[in-house]
Amino acid sequence: MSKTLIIGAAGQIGTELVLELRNRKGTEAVIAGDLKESCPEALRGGPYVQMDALKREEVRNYIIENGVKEVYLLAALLSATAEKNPAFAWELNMEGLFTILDLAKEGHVEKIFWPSSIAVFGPTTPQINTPQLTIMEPTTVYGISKQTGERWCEYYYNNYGVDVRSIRYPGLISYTSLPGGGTTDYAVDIFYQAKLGNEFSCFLKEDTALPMMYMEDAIRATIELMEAPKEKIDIRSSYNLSGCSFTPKEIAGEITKHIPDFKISYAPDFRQSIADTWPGSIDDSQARNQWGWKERFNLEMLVKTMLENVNVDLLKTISS
Ligand code: NAD
Ligand code: AKB
Repeated sequence: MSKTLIIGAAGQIGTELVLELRNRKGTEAVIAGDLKESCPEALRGGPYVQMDALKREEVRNYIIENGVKEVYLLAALLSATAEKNPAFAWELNMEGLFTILDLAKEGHVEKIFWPSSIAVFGPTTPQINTPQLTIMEPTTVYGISKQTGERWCEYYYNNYGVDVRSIRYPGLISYTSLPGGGTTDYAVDIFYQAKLGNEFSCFLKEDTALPMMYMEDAIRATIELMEAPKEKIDIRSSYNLSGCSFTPKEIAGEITKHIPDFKISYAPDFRQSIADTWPGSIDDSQARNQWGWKERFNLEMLVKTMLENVNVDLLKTISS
């Protein structure tokens, strides 16, 4: 049986991606791998391996010995956490990618998914409807690592025929697991505080528009891209992808329609200067035209779904 491995499976995206891939490919065919010693509750129904993406030989041996043919490499430090430890962020975000690209170059792995981010853009990028091909001068170590990763993915495709596919994810909104240290995390935290009946202190200014997407759309896009026939994939760096864009004030306004007493205040911190360099909205016409991408969730649906499903007990599990 050909196996799929998700590295960084216990995170915000990985948890939901593993569950959806297991639905489609069968539980035993999809292995969740993460640095975390114990498997998250949600993934206990199938194979789990503790794995450090930085241990090149161990990762190589595992993949070769277990017949893994498809790899989703999600392990990374996100934008805010990366700024606190730039040298380690660079190491983690780059080294694991080379390990997997080389395995594909040698013929052990047949297909790779590696996520990029809207963080590849910078202050000199046009901020409204940011095109696929444009000025890219990222100013964060996270953005620099994602831009460099994109260049290497394209290089391995052009020079060695490696089938690597990628999406520049916007900020992702979900309730199954908590986000891992990004600049867009406020748009998840806000739902927990709203449900707890607390005032939410937002670390971005009220009018900071950022591209966002509900997780179900992001998982569907990822699988649709991975399943698209090769000839439909013209872009081997990473695809722009758009869901919905909103500001903290707009998401708070939408929450107030469900929880009229909800209050938000603003206390911008270092993450404001990261957000200020990112686009407000994204032009994703290549993804739409080439492999048929279309989002399903707008802000109204995203807020309704999050408020119905966010479980505040998850906060206790994480802090205990
Ligand atoms: P996350 O922080 O929630 O999860 C990352 C997972 O990787 C964690 O479970 C962590 O334990 C694991 N990990 C860390 N170091 C590891 C190592 N050395 N070996 C193995 N596992 C390790 O991140 P996420 O939000 O799920 O993001 C996954 C990927 O998607 C990242 O590359 C991120 O840059 C990208 N991305 C995420 C978003 C978003 O909004 N979530 C947006 C754009 C791009
Ligand atoms: C972050 O804020 O770092 C991530 C991202 C958009 O890459 N959510």
